[in-house]
Amino acid sequence: MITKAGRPVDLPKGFEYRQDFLSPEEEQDLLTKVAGLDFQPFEFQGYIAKRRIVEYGYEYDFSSRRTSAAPAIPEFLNPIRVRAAEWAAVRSNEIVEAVITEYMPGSPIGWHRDVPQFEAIIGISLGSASRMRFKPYKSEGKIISVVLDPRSAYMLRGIARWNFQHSIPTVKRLRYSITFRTLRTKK
Ligand SMILES: O=C(O)CCC(=O)C(=O)O
Repeated sequence: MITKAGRPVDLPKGFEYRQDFLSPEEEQDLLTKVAGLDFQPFEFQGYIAKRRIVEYGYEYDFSSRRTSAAPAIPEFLNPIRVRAAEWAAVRSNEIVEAVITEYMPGSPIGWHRDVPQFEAIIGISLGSASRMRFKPYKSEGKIISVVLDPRSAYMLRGIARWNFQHSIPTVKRLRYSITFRTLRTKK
């Protein structure tokens, strides 16, 4: 993995990144559609985060720690759902959840590991660039940071998904992300 400054960084195994996952036209079209969605505040144990979300397929209740059915993944996300599925080498209907997150300037997402109900995570960035940071989940270790450009996508599986936590520091300009997740199947 090479950063924008051209320096190689040692990102956790299982993190993959694709620049230009979306064309500029696709990004514009998605930004128009996403801007009209009914974003809801993200609530975590009584705390209201600055970012807002819309959930499809499944929603996760952080109080009960359970997933429940949410509205179906909408048609306009289908082309990128299919593309994300091809990249992850799964069928598109194995992507069971889509979360669209709105980060107004000054919004972050704190350190977390995604809930264990899901397996692979594919995140697509719209609108502006941000950093994504990684640090080990249960041990000490340095923070590794990568730039997520608008129109890019990243995938988290394996070590990057399970042994690391990630965060996005406060964004400077409005950013949206579309996060697709597959269900975890216990082996
Ligand atoms: O905005 C992003 O790309 C990260 C989203 C994320 O980490 C999450 O929703 O759990």
